[in-house]
Amino acid sequence: MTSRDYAMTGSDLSDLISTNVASFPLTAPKTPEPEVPELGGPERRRYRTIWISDVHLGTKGCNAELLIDFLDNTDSEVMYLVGDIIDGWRLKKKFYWPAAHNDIVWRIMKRARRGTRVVYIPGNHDEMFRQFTGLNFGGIEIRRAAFHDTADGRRLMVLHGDEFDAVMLSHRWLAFVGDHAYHLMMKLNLTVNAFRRWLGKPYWSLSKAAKHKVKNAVEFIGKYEEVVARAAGERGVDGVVCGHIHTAEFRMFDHNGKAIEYWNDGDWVEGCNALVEHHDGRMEILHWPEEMKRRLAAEAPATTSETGTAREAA
Ligand SMILES: [Mn+2]
Repeated sequence: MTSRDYAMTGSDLSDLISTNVASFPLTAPKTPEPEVPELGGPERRRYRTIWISDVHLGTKGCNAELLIDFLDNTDSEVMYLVGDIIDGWRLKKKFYWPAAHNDIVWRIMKRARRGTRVVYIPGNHDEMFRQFTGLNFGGIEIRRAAFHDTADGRRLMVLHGDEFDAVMLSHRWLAFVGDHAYHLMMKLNLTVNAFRRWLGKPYWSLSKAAKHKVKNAVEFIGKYEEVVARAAGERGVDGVVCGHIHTAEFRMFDHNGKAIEYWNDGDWVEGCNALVEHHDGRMEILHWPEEMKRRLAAEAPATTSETGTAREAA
């Protein structure tokens, strides 16, 4: 009967929700305002488009402080969340959800309310949201992939990038080793940076430095970029934007005589990168620790001169 079918569907659904969705306070944060007050106003850097991915909310590795700074200092007409925004895998194993992670969700929802078109393309760590493809939550569109047309008329395919893991089968041992070594590295990265902070030194990415020294990882990344660019070429688009491998990069590939752009927007665990499109269609990878350092340095002389003036006046 229909009622029985309904009951079965209902229980399946509640199972699904209790295991996947209800385990983190996404839709109903306890406080209507973020713990860290939102900064920024007319001085926000405005872009046509922003892409971020691999935030890994729900893990200690997520650089929430830097991401909050990024969100408070930028704005765009469109924002793509290119997957692994929330780390559902880790959350299932161990619940970790500090106030700063709520603050990030709050800021993204606020952005959507302010009029930014927010497109969320779940990745492999937040694949539980893929079942909501086509739906809209508080102005956030959930998509499996997207096509983005730049201001100067290039068409880019936007996807997380784990779709190519199967193709990368011969390199899978590296991805597996990577997952364990990666979490170890993430922990080490925290320790190293806590120490660096104590010494008054700026944020430094340990695994970013290590990754570029490991030959196999470099080969893996190179191969991955090639595979993704080829898929874009076969689709007939001008380029691709993805995340997944936590390595921000721009490369040009040739596909049957046609140039294909490969863009990776990096991550917010190590590199803290975002990909942006300016209003003329020009694209740029931002390394936020450097951008932040530059901004703070630009603010510093003003403070010094004010102090100087105050001292002179006194
Ligand atoms: Mn991923």
